[in-house]
Amino acid sequence: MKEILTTCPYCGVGCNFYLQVENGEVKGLRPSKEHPINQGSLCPKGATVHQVIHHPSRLKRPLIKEGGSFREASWDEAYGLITEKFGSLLEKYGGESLGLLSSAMATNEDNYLAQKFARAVLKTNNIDQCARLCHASTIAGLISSFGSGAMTNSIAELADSACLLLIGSNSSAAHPIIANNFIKKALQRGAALIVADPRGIELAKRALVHLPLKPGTDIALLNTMMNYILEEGLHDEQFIEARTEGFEQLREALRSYTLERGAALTGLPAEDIKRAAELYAKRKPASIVYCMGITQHQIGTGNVISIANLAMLTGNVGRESSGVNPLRGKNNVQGACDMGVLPEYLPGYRPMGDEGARREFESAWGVRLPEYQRVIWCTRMWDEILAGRLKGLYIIGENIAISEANLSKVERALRSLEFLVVQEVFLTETAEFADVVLPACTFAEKDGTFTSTERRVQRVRKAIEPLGESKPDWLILCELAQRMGYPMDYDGPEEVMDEIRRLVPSYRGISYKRLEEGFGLQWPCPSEDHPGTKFLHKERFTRGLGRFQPVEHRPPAEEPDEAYPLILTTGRILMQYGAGSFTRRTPSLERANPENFVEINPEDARRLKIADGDRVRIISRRGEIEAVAKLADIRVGTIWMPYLYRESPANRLTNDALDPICGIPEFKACAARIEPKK
Ligand SMILES: Nc1nc2c(c(=O)[nH]1)N[C@H]1C(S)=C(S)[C@@H](COP(=O)(O)OP(=O)(O)OC[C@H]3O[C@@H](n4cnc5c(=O)[nH]c(N)nc54)[C@H](O)[C@@H]3O)O[C@H]1N2
Ligand SMILES: Nc1nc2c(c(=O)[nH]1)N[C@H]1C(S)=C(S)[C@@H](COP(=O)(O)OP(=O)(O)OC[C@H]3O[C@@H](n4cnc5c(=O)[nH]c(N)nc54)[C@H](O)[C@@H]3O)O[C@H]1N2
Ligand code: SF4
Ligand SMILES: [Mo]
Repeated sequence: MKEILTTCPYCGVGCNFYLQVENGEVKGLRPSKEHPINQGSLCPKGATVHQVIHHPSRLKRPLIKEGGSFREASWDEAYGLITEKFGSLLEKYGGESLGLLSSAMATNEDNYLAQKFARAVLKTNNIDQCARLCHASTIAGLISSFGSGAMTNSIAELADSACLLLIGSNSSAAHPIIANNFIKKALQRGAALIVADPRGIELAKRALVHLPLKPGTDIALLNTMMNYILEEGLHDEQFIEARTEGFEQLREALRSYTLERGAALTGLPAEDIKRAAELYAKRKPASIVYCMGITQHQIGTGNVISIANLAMLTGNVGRESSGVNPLRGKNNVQGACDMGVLPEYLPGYRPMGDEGARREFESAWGVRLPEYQRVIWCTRMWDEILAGRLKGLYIIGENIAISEANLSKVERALRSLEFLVVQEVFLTETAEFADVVLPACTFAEKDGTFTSTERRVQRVRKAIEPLGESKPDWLILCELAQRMGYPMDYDGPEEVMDEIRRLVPSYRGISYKRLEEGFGLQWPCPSEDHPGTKFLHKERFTRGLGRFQPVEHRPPAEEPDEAYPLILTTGRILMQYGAGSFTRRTPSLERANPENFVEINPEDARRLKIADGDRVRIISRRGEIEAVAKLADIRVGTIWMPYLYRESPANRLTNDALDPICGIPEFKACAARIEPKK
């Protein structure tokens, strides 16, 4: 039996394990004991991921749709058809008529080539990925406050924080190894935990203060905490003076956020807001950990900026065990952003509109880059398709027919595309809409790197040969590019990484050779002798001075009314992942949570004559689904459900109102009602 060390393909924690291979098959896995983050442990998803690699429903040959159903085809025929269709759309309507979505589950090397393929071959800047649904507001917000959109500190530093503010992050379900190995260790060492979440999540039960706020009122909460901190003189004057700008405007804007007003807006007791503010300002160093409860709102960017304001006000950034820590969702969503799979940025966050950056990439790639005019986020693509402007789409490893907001619109758009290519491991709900399906292989069948939430670039190592005729994404992209007349040819992922290193300064020192030496390197790592960076903004912020920016509370796009009196908010559960393509095929995980449910407060349930376990209908202005009612510790007037179940997809209900700054949809608040099923 061979053991191959690699990185977990699920969440951004970046745990490492050994895949155990016998006769070309993955038979099991074993967690790495030496890895600094997982230290011998894995969550139930990572521990079972080997079970899905050889699943009988893996895509093994290209598929072409004919007369409404798929038939198998050769790679040559599939490439030929794609070349012809994309080629003719390009010729007739130009690159603006095409788009590409890439996969945050794929490697950095795959993602780098995906955006290069889009920009150089399809001649389009319509390129995006699931970060748009996830941390787009973090990138926009933290770049404007600090100059960098990444997690400021490292996972292990959380264990030494004196205070943890966990806001809109259900870490024990979504980042379990961070919760178990580091947040719980901080609690054992006496840290104060504050949890701001409308639900009584597991960690709320261990918090000194739980703030079950009304969804969408985080700015009101944070502004009120800051105003109280200022009134009590608990702010860090020295830090503000030396390291920041814009303080006076912030102070002015905060004045109206009295404890009484904050309590009224958030629905929280004033006393609890005060206690949270005092703990956060006094117990140093204090870390903020946040996630989708903050980002997935029409005011997501404003939420993120408020968090940055609070951290700077108290001097809790640029030092060990403090900071602003957005936990990245997928295994490689940090990397997909670093690689420039965003319409706003080239690799390394070089602005697409910056002439110098454009020239550099044009000369490296030997092409003219598409003009930078209109930014079409993936969340806008559906309207663009329905308006007839976007005609061809290439989707690599995203299951948008489950994961985008307001699914009925997305489905209409997918049906009206002239040509859709989906490159996938399984025939997903999205792949069903495709004209051509290309079989990609999993992480176990390829080499590359993933970048975890703490900016740790780690190796993914090939353990077995690709199953059937499936191929790694990077190779498919290279072969297709060649076929379409652009020279994109590499010996393998290491050569792709060498090109990345030449073009992205923060990756410059990260060679495959060095990655053999330990468990990855944390960017920025500007040279071969640089040890990597544990925390950011130490002596100066990436942008120079930290920038305070006042933000005002604004209610969600949809507020409860008579017809839809409840607020629906959505999210994830420990045992399932993404839109479920891997975890629903893993028997032990599927057994744990086989069907969809909706959490409801017992008081609301009594009023609506709903009992625990009843089947109910959940209805919004956009659609209706069924699920099982589960009486739970959740704010009165709020209901919550997971979004991954294809037979009961919460995104039939969600609102596709977007944050105008970054294009993230309001997954975390829409108006709904719930009725017993007759
Ligand atoms: N098991 C599992 N783990 C995962 C994933 C998965 O699918 N399954 N997906 C990965 C991905 S892609 C991501 S992005 C991360 C996401 O990880 P998280 O963001 O931690 O997960 P969510 O469940 O989306 O939302 C977190 C919490 O936000 C709360 N919330 C809802 N509305 C509000 C609000 O208005 N304000 C505040 N303060 N809180 C609110 C919810 O009650 C929920 O407990 O998880 C990653 N890890
Ligand atoms: N209502 C609601 N909706 C949400 C959210 C929410 O909180 N509420 N959260 C949003 C967030 S944060 C996210 S990140 C999205 C996630 O939404 P998606 O990105 O659509 O979800 P996944 O199921 O993770 O999709 C990844 C796909 O990649 C495939 N895959 C895996 N490895 C590879 C590979 O190496 N190559 C290729 N080509 N394919 C591969 C898998 O089979 C899978 O189908 O959902 C969003 N939708
Ligand atoms: S915590 Fe995340 S990275 Fe670690 S085993 Fe679980 S899913 Fe994988
Ligand atoms: Mo995500």
